[in-house]
Amino acid sequence: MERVNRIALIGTGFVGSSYAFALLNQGVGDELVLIDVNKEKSEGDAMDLNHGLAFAPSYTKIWYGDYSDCASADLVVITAGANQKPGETRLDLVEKNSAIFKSIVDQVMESGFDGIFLVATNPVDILTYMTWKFSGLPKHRVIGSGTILDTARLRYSLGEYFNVDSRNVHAYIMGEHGDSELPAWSHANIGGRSIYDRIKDNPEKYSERDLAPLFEGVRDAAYHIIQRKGATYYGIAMGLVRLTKAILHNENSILTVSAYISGEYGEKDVYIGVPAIVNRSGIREILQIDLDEIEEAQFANSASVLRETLNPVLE
Ligand code: 6V0
Repeated sequence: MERVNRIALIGTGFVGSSYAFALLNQGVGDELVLIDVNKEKSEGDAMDLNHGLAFAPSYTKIWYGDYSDCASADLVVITAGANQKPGETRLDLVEKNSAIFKSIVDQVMESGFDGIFLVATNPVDILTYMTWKFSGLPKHRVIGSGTILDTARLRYSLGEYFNVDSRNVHAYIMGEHGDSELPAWSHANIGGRSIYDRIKDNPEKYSERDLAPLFEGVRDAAYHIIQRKGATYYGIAMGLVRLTKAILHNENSILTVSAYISGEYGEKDVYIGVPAIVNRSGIREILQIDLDEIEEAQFANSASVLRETLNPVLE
């Protein structure tokens, strides 16, 4: 019998319901169970999504359920919890959301769940660490969405700047998914040509001076979107589907995720955004790229920001 892929989604707010919609549109997953404290919302979402099945590329069984449905899930995706209000940083959410996570992860584990956790709730690096601690699962089976969205935003912005399809732009944002993140410019390239060389190819049009404001736009994108429409959800939802595919289809794809670091990049005991090879086992391997001195210092700073936030929560 063919393997049935079950995804359990906890939290069907803006991010969760957009993820469910994107999953259905891309035909990823055979079963999708929606769980939320607000049962009416997840029930309504299940009804609404099922009414799109006639137009979907493939069949997905969708229902609203409870934690017992996580027992045979391959993947539990958590998008539950408070989001940023205008002016709030991601790290401001830590107390509220770690209490919510204790209750969620305990209930998932009580069901007998033995799959992979994918966390998107902010502050995502901290809450992924908490999920790993609360669940007791091996570290490679607890993954945070990390800087997957920031990396996509950077590729989009560089694509616009150089007028090239963002899928041919290769560049990573690493570190905290938040204010201390960094662009790994030393590795950024357009179809294999480093962006520094691409700038030199056409100095009348391009300048290295444009890179700093371009990165600031990426780093601060969530603030700008939240100011305009209250929340951000489509980009992260599509990023989560990309990760879901990499996991369930055993793709061995390289994506920037929040992974547990034990020695890589000179850091340890922290979940932080790094490029990693992702497959059916979760995080197969953290890819170690050679950062330049500035990037190394920025990464170390980002890791210490995360550790300082994490320590009081762990006490
Ligand atoms: P939302 O629209 O308020 O949805 C949150 C949902 O969680 C609601 O439906 C709640 O009912 C539900 N919920 C709350 N407590 C519980 C609980 N104990 N058990 C089950 N469900 C619960 O928020 P939104 O969807 O906008 O954001 C969700 C999270 O995603 C926030 O922490 C955001 O900051 C975060 N984002 C993460 C991004 C990333 O790149 N990782 C990007 C955007 C948002």
